[in-house]
Amino acid sequence: MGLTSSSTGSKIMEQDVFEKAIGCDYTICFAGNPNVGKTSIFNNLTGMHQHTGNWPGKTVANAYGMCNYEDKNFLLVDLPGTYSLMSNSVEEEIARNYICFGNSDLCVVVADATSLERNLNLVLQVLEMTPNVVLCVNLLDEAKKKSIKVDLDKLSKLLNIPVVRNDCK
Ligand SMILES: Nc1nc2c(ncn2[C@@H]2O[C@H](COP(=O)(O)OP(=O)(O)O)[C@@H](O)[C@H]2O)c(=O)[nH]1
Ligand SMILES: [Mg+2]
Repeated sequence: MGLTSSSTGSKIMEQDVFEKAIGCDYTICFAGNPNVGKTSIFNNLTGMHQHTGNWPGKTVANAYGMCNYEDKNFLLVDLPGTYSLMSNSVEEEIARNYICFGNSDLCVVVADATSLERNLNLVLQVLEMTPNVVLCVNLLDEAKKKSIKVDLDKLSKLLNIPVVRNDCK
């Protein structure tokens, strides 16, 4: 069977998103490997208190939150961590289904500046599903400690997408 929204059961998820999205101008999801700071960024933007931390499986379902910016309402979706769209676990399947069938307006892929090579694998896979991708490079303080420098402009040119840095932990 092919990979469709029906075969993955994601219609239920889309309905859930739709209900929560009423009144929202845009939907933005946050994807990325585990422990790259997705939930921390989501909490900062929504004022919510989803669990963050350093253990596997802490975000096992999508979390939804709202954020208002310049008179626009945004529905933000914090996805479970995933290394690739070839899902190997329930968490990865949930993230994969949302990225592929969730119909968000933008997918922000959060990446660990200390392990960009590994993190960029997911960025390239997500770019095959949608052009509406922003790469957010996080953990730059940790990269600095390891004398790793990241050229955000060069990354943006190479990937042909906006690349931003996150400095608020
Ligand atoms: N040093 C540092 N730690 C961070 C940063 N962002 C998040 N963290 C920490 O990294 C851990 C994982 O963050 P979390 O938001 O749960 O990552 P997620 O698995 O991608 O949702 C937590 O202990 C955070 O406090 C950052 O920019 N710098
Ligand atoms: Mg998380």
